[in-house]
Amino acid sequence: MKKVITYGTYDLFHQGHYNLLKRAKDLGDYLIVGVTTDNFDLERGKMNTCNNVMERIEAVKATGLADQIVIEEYCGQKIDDIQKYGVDIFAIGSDWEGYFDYLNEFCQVVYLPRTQGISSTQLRQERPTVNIGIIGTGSIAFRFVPESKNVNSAVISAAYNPDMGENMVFCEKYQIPVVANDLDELYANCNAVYIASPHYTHYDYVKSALLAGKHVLCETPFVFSMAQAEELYQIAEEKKLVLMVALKTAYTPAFGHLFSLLKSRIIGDVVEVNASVTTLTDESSEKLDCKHFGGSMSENACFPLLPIFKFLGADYRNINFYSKMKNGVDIFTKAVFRFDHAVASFQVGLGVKTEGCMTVAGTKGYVYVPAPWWKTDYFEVRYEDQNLNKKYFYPFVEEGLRYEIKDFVAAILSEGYHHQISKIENLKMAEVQECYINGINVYRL
Ligand code: C2G
Repeated sequence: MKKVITYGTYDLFHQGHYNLLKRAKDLGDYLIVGVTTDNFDLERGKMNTCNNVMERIEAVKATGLADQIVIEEYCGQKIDDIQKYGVDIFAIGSDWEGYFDYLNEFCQVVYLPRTQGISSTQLRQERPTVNIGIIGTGSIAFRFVPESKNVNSAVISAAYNPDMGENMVFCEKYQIPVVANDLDELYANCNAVYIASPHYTHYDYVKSALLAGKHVLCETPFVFSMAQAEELYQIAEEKKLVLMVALKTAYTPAFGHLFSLLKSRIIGDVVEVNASVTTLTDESSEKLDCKHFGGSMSENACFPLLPIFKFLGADYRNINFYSKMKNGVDIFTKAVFRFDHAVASFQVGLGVKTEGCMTVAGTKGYVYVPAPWWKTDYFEVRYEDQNLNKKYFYPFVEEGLRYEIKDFVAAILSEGYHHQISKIENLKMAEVQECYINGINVYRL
């Protein structure tokens, strides 16, 4: 029996895929088809698959051409599979001509003619897109636009900044078609808004955009009061709009996998979470200006609050803050939370430096995420018996904003999309900021 193997993503399954599988099948008696996992596609830079791995496996199965289907989940698996299954022929489309010649050492390599005029990328581009208008053209916006180019269905259609000169420079640099003179003009040229203005303007812009019927992705920190957060969510719910907070950590592959592993009790009961985010900042920076709501808490607390609330729930009993102040703002704050059956703490600092790692302590072991944990592609699960330790890598490509943009667009285009940061988590983050601003349990060092 002559065994043939081929691999693919098979996203938005189309005639080109079918033809390839048919041609591969005709090369032998038994066809094995390897379907890539979502994570493997992420690792090799395929960001935008529309179908998940199960849907793509079903599409291949429905052709009736595959005698066996395997999932492809790591680089180098092709060699393992060829040897494991005793494959005679590796077949793939001619767009890969030469790329897999190294497999000739293990079996015959055949490049089959690619079907012209159709591709998953082309089909993805024919799908609906989301026109995003940007409010605020500061540094994060300069990172957001290039990242959005990696998300098929996201188009940056307009930008607004009260400083028209800055806005023109920004739109010129990124060839953004509409340089909005005011918010009405911005809203007329988009159906979703990314708010990247200074955090003390977020509430007003989010409310304005929602009332204008626009989906909203708001930079962190979202808002500084529970009441404001509740009001904004209520407007979004009434108008059936997506309201998301752009806390990029929540959307990254490593953080998502870490959350799933902890929920599967890989370290038993989680008893303590500790995370630090310190970035020494020039004293003249607006981030340390009390007139602009500056300070370590307002700038960085949203990051450690995410894992604390994600891993322990948002229903903490109490919180105490210990702050070192300078020029009216906290240059360092340590916060300690009491939960029913756990504790948590974080350290944030713009004027004090410490190790930027995260640890999650459990009854069976612990997780260590090295600095900068908030944009990590790597973490370790460690046990008493170090032979059981495990290391996990998940890609974090470039600025990592593409993951949140992809989620934002998916939430807009698909019904009932699961939000990575829940409403209660966002409400509680606003509550913590409000407690701090109101000096509740705040002790100055
Ligand atoms: N294909 C084709 N004609 C098209 C489109 C795709 O013959 N118009 C072939 C590709 O050459 C490939 C298979 O269909 O052999 C699956 O294509 P994709 O789903 O795009 O998978 P790809 O990214 O090519 O991954 O490990 C995975 C392999 O590297 C293939």
